[in-house]
Amino acid sequence: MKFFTKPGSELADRVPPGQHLANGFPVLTYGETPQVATATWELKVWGLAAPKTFTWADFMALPQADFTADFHCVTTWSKLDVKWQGTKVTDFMQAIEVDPKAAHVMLHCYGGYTTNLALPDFIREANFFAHTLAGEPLPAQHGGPLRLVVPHLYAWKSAKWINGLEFLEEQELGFWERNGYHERGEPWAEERYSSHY
Ligand SMILES: Nc1nc2c(c(=O)[nH]1)N[C@H]1C(S)=C(S)[C@@H](COP(=O)(O)O)O[C@H]1N2
Ligand SMILES: [Mo]
Repeated sequence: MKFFTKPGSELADRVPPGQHLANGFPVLTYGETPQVATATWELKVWGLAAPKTFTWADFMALPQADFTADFHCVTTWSKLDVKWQGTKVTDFMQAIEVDPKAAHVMLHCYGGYTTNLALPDFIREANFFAHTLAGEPLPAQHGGPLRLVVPHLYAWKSAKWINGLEFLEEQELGFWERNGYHERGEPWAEERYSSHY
């Protein structure tokens, strides 16, 4: 059984160096899968922003859109044209007030996972929060009820079970970034590992 396919030349411009196409959609989770009911789900905003808590109903009242995005895991698999539904980060940002001094954000997840982004990597037209995958409610193993998707960076930045956004003036490092992964993780530049090691 072949799990990975070498991309044909017609897809070469879609698949970053060192990546192979995955058949299916692998699950990549460090630790246990949190089981979070939408009835108790919350997304909190704090740090250099007006503190705010979104319930599931609050979040679902934000603008909704369809997305097709490529997904690149640093462990060398990629999946093209994943179909999602959810809310654009740029639309979400209209619903909160961020201090102009904020330059970074730490994403916090149920289960304790964290990952960091510079604001220009977070606030982008192509980035979104997803609650639906291929027309079905996002399965828990893929980050349901809600995850972030950041298509232009390695997928460890695409925080599953997201429940907090902490706006920061200075960069702080998230879980994998403290454990050897690159602070930014741009797949076309193969920013896999931190240069501090
Ligand atoms: N909360 C949380 N988010 C996470 C992870 C994790 O372990 N915990 N793994 C990351 C990694 S390394 C990848 S490749 C993608 C995998 O998403 P998937 O399991 O839906 O394929 O989620 C990212 N987001
Ligand atoms: Mo990953």
